[in-house]
Amino acid sequence: MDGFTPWPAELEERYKAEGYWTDRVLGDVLRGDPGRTALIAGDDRLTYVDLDRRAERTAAGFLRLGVRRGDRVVVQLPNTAGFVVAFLALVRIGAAPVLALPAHRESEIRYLCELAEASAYVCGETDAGFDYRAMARTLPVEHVVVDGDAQEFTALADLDAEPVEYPRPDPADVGVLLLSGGTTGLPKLIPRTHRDYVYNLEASAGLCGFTRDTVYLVVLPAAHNFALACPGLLGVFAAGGTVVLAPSGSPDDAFPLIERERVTACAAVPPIALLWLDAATWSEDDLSSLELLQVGGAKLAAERAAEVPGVLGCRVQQVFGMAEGLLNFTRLDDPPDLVERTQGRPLSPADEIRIVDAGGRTVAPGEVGELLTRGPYTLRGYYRAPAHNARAFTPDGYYRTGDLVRELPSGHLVVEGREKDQINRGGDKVSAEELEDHLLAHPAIHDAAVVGVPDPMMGERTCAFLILRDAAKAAPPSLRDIKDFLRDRGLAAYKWPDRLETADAFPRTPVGKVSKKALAARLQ
Ligand code: OOB
Repeated sequence: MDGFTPWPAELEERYKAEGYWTDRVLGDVLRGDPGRTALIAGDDRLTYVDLDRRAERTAAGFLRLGVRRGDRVVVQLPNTAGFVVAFLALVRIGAAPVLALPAHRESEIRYLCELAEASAYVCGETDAGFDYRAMARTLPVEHVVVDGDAQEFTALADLDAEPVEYPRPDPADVGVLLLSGGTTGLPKLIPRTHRDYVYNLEASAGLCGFTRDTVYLVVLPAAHNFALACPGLLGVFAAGGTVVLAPSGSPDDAFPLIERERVTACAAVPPIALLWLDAATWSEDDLSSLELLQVGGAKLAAERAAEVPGVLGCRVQQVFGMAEGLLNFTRLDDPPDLVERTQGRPLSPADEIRIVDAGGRTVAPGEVGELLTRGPYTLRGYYRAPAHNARAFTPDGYYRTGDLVRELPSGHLVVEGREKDQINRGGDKVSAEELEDHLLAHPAIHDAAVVGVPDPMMGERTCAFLILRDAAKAAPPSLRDIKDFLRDRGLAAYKWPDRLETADAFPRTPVGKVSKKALAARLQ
């Protein structure tokens, strides 16, 4: 695939020789016993045979529709059986799903369709009053597939055809394109090959001890790397267990499912874990089947991590991961101190990490620095982004994570902060520059700078500092006005500011850049 940066040949040889990369492809992940339950979603209960058959028939349906091997297909579906079926069908025929989140809107989706030159867009009907089909009418794609009432488009259920023969994808091909949290004006796409992503999900499933007896609840968007493949629903399928899809992480949705399906494992972001810790003290639902709560996406406070076993009756595992690749996990047999106070250590013996100062020199052991990484499942370049790649990677192929960490003698990492211009809103990533660019289009705004404000529940919320145009100073726009403006521009709601502040000028760093540190300090 053009726009994809391969690993150097000598590393490819090494990763193959050492068994990290195999010939397995993403379409092969359904490895449960035929009659066992693979997927529970709403009223759908599918055995491994049922799910395999639906994926195979839908694969034939996509081919008949005209989707081809090597195509990119933007997929934007909630946690439904349709997501799983569409994903498996596409990866089997070698068309790469571009995994958008249900919260994304026209600004993100149009851009993704254009960047990926997608041949098709797969969506649901509506979400809280928003009609995906209305948006789909304006998108530059050949085919639109809707899971539900398709109106003039093709219904996912009608992509149902007699199974056909098709060539197996090459394990070295790009299997899926994930969205990056982003630090630039426009979102970036992360190409994940079949073999690197299969390694990612299988090694994670091994580390987490997943087996055919695992019952895994998906509460994060299934399209997010954490819930998809770390080990996620794909790792559960590879282990032969059962995946249960929840519409959200709220205790009202999740707890009854945990009781009814005897859920054993779940991946959550810190705000969900905090809600659960609170709700478990009064809920009457039986959570006793839970064995493992993975928490990641943003930093979980040590004190809260320590409460999990007593309150929820299960182990906690911290996961510091990224869609770009590198995953760090605390281990199931780590002592409580490491589980509570660290964000884990790298998944793979072949993960290479460096912790460097601003000049790119390795810091002394235990010192804080920026985390750089490369390895068998970490990207070598964003998709079709050569200028950005020149900055985001070192000349020897390390990805600059933008995360500030320190390493303990055990190899565990503690996340100490961030260098990238991004707000981590309870695991949802907001690129400051992307939001600033939208704000600058507002007629009342002369300049904008976006920073994170500490928040007890979300970790951080988003504050936009605005310098207003003189003409607007008499009647400044309200937060509501700004949100309406951003909604009209088609920006996903989780990227809207939570708070506005006006300023006459922005503090500058010695080199003349806006000092976000000084701006954030104004809020204290
Ligand atoms: C996960 O992936 P992304 O791509 O949404 O975000 C990655 C970034 C990291 O670079 C880091 O800044 C932050 O999210 N992060 C954490 C963290 N886990 C992720 N910061 C502090 N503590 C943690 N435990 O967020 C993701 C992907 C796979 C598994 C888990 C999380």
